[in-house]
Order: sequence, then C-alpha cells, then structure tokens
Amino acid sequence: MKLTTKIFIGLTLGLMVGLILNLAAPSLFDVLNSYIFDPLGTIFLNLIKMLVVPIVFFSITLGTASLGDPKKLGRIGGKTILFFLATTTIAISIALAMAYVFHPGDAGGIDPTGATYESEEAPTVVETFTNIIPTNPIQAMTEGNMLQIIAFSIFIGFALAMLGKKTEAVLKVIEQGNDIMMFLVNLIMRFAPYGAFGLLASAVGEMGLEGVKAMFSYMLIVIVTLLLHGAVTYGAAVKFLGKMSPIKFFKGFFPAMTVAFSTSSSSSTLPISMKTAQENLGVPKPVSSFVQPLGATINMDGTAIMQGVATIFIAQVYNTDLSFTQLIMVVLTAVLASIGTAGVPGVGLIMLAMVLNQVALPVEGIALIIGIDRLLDMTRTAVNITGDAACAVVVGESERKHDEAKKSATAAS
Ligand code: DAS
Repeated sequence: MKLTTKIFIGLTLGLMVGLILNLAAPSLFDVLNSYIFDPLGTIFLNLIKMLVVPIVFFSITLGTASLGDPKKLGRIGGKTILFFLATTTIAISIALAMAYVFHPGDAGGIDPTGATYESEEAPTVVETFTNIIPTNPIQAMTEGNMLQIIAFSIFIGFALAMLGKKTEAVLKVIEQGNDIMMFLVNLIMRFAPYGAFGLLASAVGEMGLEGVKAMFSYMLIVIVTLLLHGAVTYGAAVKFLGKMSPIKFFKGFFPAMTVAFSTSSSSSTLPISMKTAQENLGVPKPVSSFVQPLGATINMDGTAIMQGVATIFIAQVYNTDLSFTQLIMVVLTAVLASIGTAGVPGVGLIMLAMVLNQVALPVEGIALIIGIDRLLDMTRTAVNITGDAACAVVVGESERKHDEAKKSATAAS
C-alpha cells in the first residue's frame, strides 16, 4: 500500500478516535492521550524536526553552489520573491472579500466580553530584515533561526561556486551530507502514518465538537478560502506558468500536504516537501533547494488567509467598521507579517496580533478563535507549503525556458 494511503488512513482513524473519545469517554481520552496519542505525535514531530536544520543548510548550500553563476542566483531569487509577494497578496485579498461577503462575525452567539489574550512580542518587519544576517551562524543553527541559516547557507554556497576546484572536496562533503539527509527522510517517513494518527487523535480529542459548532461559520469561511486559493491561484500558476497539469501537481504533492496537515509546521515538513517536489513534480534540485526552504519561512499564504478572515471576523464581533485604508493596511501588514515568522505550529496567531494592532482592533478578539485554531493551523500549513511547491514548479519551468533560449542563441551564433 502507498505511503500516502497509509498516512490518510492514519489521519482518518485519528479523527474518528479523537471525536468518539471526546464525546463518549473524555476521561479515557485523557489516559490514552498521555500514553499513546501524544507520545506518537511528539516522536514523529521530533524525528522530522531533527532533520530540518541540517537539511536546510546542506540543501541551500548545495542548491546555491550548483546554481553556479551569481546572475542565475539573482534571477531565481527575484522570481521567487515576486511569486511569493503576488500570491500572498492575492490570498489575503480573497480572504477579506469572503469575510465581507459572508459576515462570520454576525453569526451571533459569540460574546466577546471578558475575552483576554496575551500577545507575544512579534518582530517588526525592519527587525526581520536586519536580523537576517547571523552574527553567529552556529548559534543561528542551535536556535533554529531559519532566515539566518538560509542566509549563511547562501553565502557558503556562493563561495563554493566562486572557488570551484579549490573547494571541490568540501562540495563533495556537502553533497554527501544532503544524500544522508534524504535517506533519513525516507526512513522517518515510514513512521508518518502512526505519527499522523497520534497528532490528529490528540488535537481532535482535545478540541471536540463543542468548539467547532460555536465557530462554525468562521472556520467554514477560512477553510473554503484556503481551498479556493489553493485550487484556483496555485492551479492557474502551475498550469499557465509552470506548464504542468494541476491534477498532476496536486496529486504529486499530496504526500507532503498530508504531513503538513499532521504536523502544522512548514519547517518540519520541509524535508518531505522538497523530496516530493523533486521526485513527483520533477522540480530541479537547485531550484527546489533554494525556493522551498525560503518559502517555508517567508511565504505563508494560508496564514495570510486566516489573518484576513480573522481580522474581519473580530471587527464584526466588536461592531467596528474598517475603512478602505485600514483594509489596505491589513493586506500590507499580513503580507509582511508572514515574512517575519518561521513555519512552526500556531505562529499565525502571534502574527495576527500584529495585524490587529495595525488597525486598532482589540487583540483580545484572538481569544475567541484560539480554541479551534489547531485544526485551521493544520489546513493553512498544508496550503502554505503547497504555495512554495507551486513557486518551485513555476521558477523551474522559467529557468528551463531560459536555458533553452540560451542554448539556441549559442547554437545560432
Ligand atoms: N503553522 C504555521 C506553518 O508552519 C502556519 C501558521 O501558524 O499560520 O506554516
């Protein structure tokens, strides 16, 4: 049986077991969660998290080194950032429109009085950009500061490309390091169905149906917008820019989506996202190794969608009308906010506080949606990494066309 099918079965069983225990035997759920569900999920999460830092370092260093000339690195970087900004802006605009049309905050039965929420300090956009260069790369790795690890890896890869034969032995070590990481990803993925089961049983068992009912309209709008953005925006991008059938794209990338859904973490899913994009979608390794780790950190369309719907939902619950200028501020802040956060569970809520502050909405409103955020986090993380893969397919195709044009120009001359 295919691994994807096994993961899907794990997720389905987890959903059923979590719901049944939450409804019929909550005390039994607590025991099973402590001794089975939570440990299964945590072991799986830790196993893939163990690989994230070395995989990002080896793959980006190797990817940058194999890009060769700095012009190509600049070209790929430019296309990647442009794609990320364009799709995230589209994502949050669709989200704001959906929330305005369907009014989730007017669903009634939601009493905001007494809601309290302590928002964690989010980095400002300027801090995010100035902090990209690590003063201590080893410390960046121990702390898992993804943007700094990416920046350091690009410098090392660039040096390897420029030094060529002089450092080919080091390049060989980096190549072998990357192969070791990919082997370990394969090995760990055998445990994915059990990890997915544990993670979902634990999340659903804790949340239960109660939370879902109260926030149903809010959840529905977020999930519909996520699916709409994924199918339409990414489908159109891979079809018209990536010259790939959307069916092939979504089917080929589905294994990574199931892991993102299970773990709610783009960074933890990165090893599998890259393996799936390279093996199932044919994305060239140098492009995948550059675009996907960068995207897992700075490109979060799913998160921007949640922030767009949540902002309008909270404005409606607190009977506050947002002006057009404020809506533009929401789009800008959410796009920039998603750049500043690493892909880990629940980070979208922390950044939502930044967006709400920007338009003077009560941050306490987050307390209304925190209960069901885990399930939405799963869905939006799957969309986040799918956006990165769509970008890798589009940039890969663009580079193929560029190389072809270069070859025919050389042949003609
Ligand atoms: N869980 C985050 C991610 O890994 C997304 C979020 O929190 O919004 O992409």
